[in-house]
Amino acid sequence: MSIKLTSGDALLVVDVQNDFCPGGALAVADGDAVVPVLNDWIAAARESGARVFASRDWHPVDHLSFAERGGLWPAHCVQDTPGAAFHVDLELPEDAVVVSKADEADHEAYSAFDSGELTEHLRAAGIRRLWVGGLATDYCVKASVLDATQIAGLEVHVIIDAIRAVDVTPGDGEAALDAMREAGAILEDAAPA
Ligand code: VGL
Ligand code: ZN
Repeated sequence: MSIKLTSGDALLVVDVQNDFCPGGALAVADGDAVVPVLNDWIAAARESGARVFASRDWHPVDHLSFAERGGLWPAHCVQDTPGAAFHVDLELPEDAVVVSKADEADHEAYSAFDSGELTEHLRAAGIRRLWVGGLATDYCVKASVLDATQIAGLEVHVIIDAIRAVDVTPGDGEAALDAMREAGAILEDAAPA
């Protein structure tokens, strides 16, 4: 089966940044495998008039999530560094809206909806269905999908070929899939038409 997108659809590409890909500071196994899959969805979105949004983890150098400050993670996605750039093969359209998150030193945010900006954009554009892929399944994808399911009237689909997990503890990725499904998201294995 294949999916036909319309102007009531939007694609959310979550944190497809160098630091989450192999060789990056917080590499997700096989993280770059999401890129060609998302490029197909981006192409389908462009052809159908669907909107494309891309979130990015955008930390100041002294972010509280970093190990130096007692946080969980090695320093990653520091603003304006190569590690924070989108993967070079990701074909974001010129008019894609980029949403930065966790850009203040003392605030952590895994969800692309944290600032409220993305919700406003989706409302303004009359979006009814949201298609989500990116990195990482068990952190920013999960948090973003859970927030999206709270938006009235929005149907949320997770593109399962287009996500990869950090799996700090084995099974975290699978548990995230369960949590997203339980929240009402649809785990989608079809490709765009
Ligand atoms: C993320 C860990 C730390 C993510 C961001 O984008 O999933 N994970 N910061
Ligand atoms: Zn982060």
